[in-house]
Amino acid sequence: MKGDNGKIARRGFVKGLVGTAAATTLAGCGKTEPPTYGNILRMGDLLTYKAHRLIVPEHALAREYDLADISAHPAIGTTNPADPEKGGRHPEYAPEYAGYLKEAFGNYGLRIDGLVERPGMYSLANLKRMPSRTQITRHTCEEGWSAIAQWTGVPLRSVLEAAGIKPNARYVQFYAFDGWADGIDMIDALHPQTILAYGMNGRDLPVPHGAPIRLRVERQVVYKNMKFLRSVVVTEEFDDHGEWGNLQNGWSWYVGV
Ligand SMILES: Nc1nc2c(c(=O)[nH]1)N[C@H]1C(S)=C(S)[C@@H](COP(=O)(O)O)O[C@H]1N2
Ligand SMILES: [Mo]
Repeated sequence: MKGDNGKIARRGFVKGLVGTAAATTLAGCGKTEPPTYGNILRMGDLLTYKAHRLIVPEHALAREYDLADISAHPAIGTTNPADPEKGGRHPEYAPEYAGYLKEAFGNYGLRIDGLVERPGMYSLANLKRMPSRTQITRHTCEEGWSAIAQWTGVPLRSVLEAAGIKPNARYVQFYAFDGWADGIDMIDALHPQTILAYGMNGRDLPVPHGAPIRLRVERQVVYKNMKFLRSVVVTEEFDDHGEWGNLQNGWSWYVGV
């Protein structure tokens, strides 16, 4: 897998540079902003985050395209979490995913947890009954390719509001069936184009593209668009997700596009 090889290569590179600075600064870190780990490469994360937040108004919309602009769209990274050959980094979730796959996701529910009044499983049928948003957007991969597709889903904001966002909420973390874990801040979480997508180009989201639900967060680089969502957790603290996160692979937490 192209994406995975790239990650491993960058991981070695970054690990070499971080050294002991990371160990000493981690303990004292306030955890309410993306940390730098005392690492010059990681400082870019905080700078990019702050700069992008300054120049891009909170509710500015990413560009949307026309049906005629829709292009071919390769499936990258994990293409089936139930199949170890197709990228599952979290084999203990493979049987669970296989169980949903067998029922064409009729038995699937998205777990919503953390700082919400009503945690629990939100069934796909219920999520589909909520008001939806459809957007045609460009998917920009860190590997240098891009593609345009139409995405349909429920705004994350509506789902979080239905679950009842507690006042101290600052981040939303996402966990996937293949082991991916990542997070976004509340500004991106409440943005109108941030959707839990269950449709692509007018059909159900295909398995290789992240069925039954993937995140679309349109103002960041595409690896934030997590496929195969298993759960969503609202937190007050920043979380780099350790070995399951992308940060330790040398990927920045915040990359505005
Ligand atoms: N769970 C999960 N989400 C993921 C990935 C992955 O491997 N697993 N790959 C990321 C990367 S690097 C890209 S470019 C896009 C690929 O989405 P696509 O397969 O629909 O093109 O998903 C992102 N989200
Ligand atoms: Mo990517």
